[in-house]
Amino acid sequence: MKNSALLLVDIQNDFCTGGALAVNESDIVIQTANQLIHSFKQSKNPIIASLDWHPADHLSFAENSGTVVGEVGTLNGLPQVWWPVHCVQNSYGAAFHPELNQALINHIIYKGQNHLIDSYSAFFDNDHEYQTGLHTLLQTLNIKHLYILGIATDYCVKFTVLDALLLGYQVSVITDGCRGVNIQDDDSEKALEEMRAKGAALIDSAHWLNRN
Ligand code: VGL
Ligand code: ZN
Repeated sequence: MKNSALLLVDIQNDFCTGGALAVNESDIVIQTANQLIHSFKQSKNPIIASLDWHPADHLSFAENSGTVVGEVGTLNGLPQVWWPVHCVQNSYGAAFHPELNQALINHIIYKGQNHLIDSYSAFFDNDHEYQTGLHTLLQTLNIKHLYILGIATDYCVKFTVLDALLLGYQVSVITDGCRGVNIQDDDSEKALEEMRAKGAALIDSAHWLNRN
């Protein structure tokens, strides 16, 4: 457990039941996150959380781009799924879910703040130009191994995991603590398989909690 951190991806009201871009079974994500938070706190390992944090004029929002929610277009030269308005800075939808044990979170990373480009990864914008500060933080904390869970498996979790692997971190994805948007039914399954193929360990929270 030395040099390990817990990274909670986007456990925000808009991605949870009742929110603008809700995944199924977000309650299970929150429960699992709270169990891991407790364990990481006991072992004195850092707990980090990302927040999708968009300005109201963000161009990934279909209504700002004159496009249709769920369809795919191009933004800043990159393929872009058009989203409903979600996680607008300082709104209720952008806040941590009230049932998440947020008092124990040590560091918060904000992403998606440039209205011209989306940012699924908690490390970089989608064009890999701008860094959020997560990599620098992890270097400062001397973190080598990331335990990642959250929302959405097929977007922000996936791209965060892939960037972490590219940056040389050991990555374990706590799969029962992740849920996806699943525009196609098997998007989350495919995303997990891609993470595994590129070097992430896929683990189960119960299995991990029993060993630590
Ligand atoms: C996310 C779609 C749009 C995510 C963020 O957190 O996975 N998905 N913005
Ligand atoms: Zn977003």
